Amino acid sequence: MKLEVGPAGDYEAPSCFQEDLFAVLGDQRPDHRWLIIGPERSGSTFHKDPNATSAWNAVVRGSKYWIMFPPYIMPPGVFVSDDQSEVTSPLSIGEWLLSFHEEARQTSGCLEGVCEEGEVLHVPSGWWHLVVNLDPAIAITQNFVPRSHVGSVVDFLDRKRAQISGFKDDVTDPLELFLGRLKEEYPGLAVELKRDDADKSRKRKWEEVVAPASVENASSGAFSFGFGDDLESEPED
Ligand SMILES: O=C(O)CCC(=O)C(=O)O
Ligand SMILES: [Fe+2]
Repeated sequence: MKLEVGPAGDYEAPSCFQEDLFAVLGDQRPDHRWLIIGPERSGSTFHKDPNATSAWNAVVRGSKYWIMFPPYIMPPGVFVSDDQSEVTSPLSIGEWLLSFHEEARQTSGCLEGVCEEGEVLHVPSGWWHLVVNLDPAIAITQNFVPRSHVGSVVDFLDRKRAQISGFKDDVTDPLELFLGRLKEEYPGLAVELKRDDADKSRKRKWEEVVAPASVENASSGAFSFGFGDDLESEPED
């Protein structure tokens, strides 16, 4: 896919990434777009993007190597604290590649590839990624919230408050703000989210009372419920 750059050098998000429910926050939305410029061999160590957002990344100059893992497959050589608030990748990008690249490529779920000038990559909500500039590179990246992942974002704002990032200081309760705005602009969706939430808490109570073993199933992702992206969202605490 190509990034459309206009005559004045401005750009539009590729059409398939234009649905962005954080747009309801207007100028209260968290930071969401960056120009990334780096020399050959620079890049980003393994991370997930903030607030369970998805991202697109368009290479304007140069090329980038990407290696990615789905939300519940830990890349080898990367460790997180129990609440996922601290990501420890004890090695530089180069050392990680020398020590773990081959193992990572054999790990199920691993995806890798190179984006050349003019190409755009999608990083779905919750996916781990490491990126290396193969040449001096310039890229534009933007975080967004498609409808298919709004459940994960609401869940993150609700249950990972200490890890929320990018909002201005005057936004004291991002969850309440987001749900309030969704209710105004997407009333049907807000009702769906609410119903989904009620389902989850009913299920939690049911598990606590009658089926301790199934809690383990839920944590391992053996079955799922809810909003459509649950397989990729956080297990119940
Ligand atoms: O180095 C890059 O282009 C990747 C950047 C990235 O993953 C991010 O900004 O979250
Ligand atoms: Fe990222």
